Amino acid sequence: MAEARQENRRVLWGAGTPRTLRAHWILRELDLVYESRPIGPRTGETQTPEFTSINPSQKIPVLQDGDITLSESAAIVTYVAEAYGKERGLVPTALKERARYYQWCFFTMMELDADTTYVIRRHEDLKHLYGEAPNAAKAAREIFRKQAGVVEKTLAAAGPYILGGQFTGADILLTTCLTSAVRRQIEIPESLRKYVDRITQRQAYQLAQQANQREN
Ligand SMILES: N[C@@H](CCC(=O)N[C@@H](CS)C(=O)NCC(=O)O)C(=O)O
Repeated sequence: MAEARQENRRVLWGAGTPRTLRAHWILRELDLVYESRPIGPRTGETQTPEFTSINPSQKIPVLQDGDITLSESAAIVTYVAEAYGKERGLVPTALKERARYYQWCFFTMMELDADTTYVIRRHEDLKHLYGEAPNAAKAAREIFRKQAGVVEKTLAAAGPYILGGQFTGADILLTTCLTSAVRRQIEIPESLRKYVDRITQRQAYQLAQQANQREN
């Protein structure tokens, strides 16, 4: 952290997960120069004294941007979009539009990430670490499907992006949750597959995918 502050550098910690992808993606959307420290989860790299002093919760991603150090992927996406992407509309400036932006960010992070996809990941793929919990994983799949249905209706009523005509940081969060769901064999409606296919064609997404590789 001291390093980033002293030299006013931008440093992104973390790679290899959908959450770290979000941070790489927003930086690439805005063509921002940054230094990548591609540390990974469950490698011990988030437990070092250096990283713990940067993020006591020992989680990635973390962005150091001059004198600010931020964790939480949704906060990083929103901060970068507001700080450097106002003219691109990546976070709406009008209060009520911004309120809808927050609504979709929080909805996505809770309903499609923490409450569902992450429960499934923890108790299926990572059951050796977190324990087997088939009922919890089954319920999480059902909840995901139900909440994905809400997204489907919203996009059908006023797409092509979750806030309507404008691509925003909320689409970054949503897309990464939907791609994670597909990877976990959670069925998503055809229209959401098309949404993902369209958005993942963005050059910034492709560049972020490369940057998010652990071997980089
Ligand atoms: N809510 C946080 C979750 C961050 C998180 O859980 N990150 C995981 C990787 S996806 C992690 O760093 N785990 C620490 C470790 O396993 O060492 C966010 O969206 O940024």
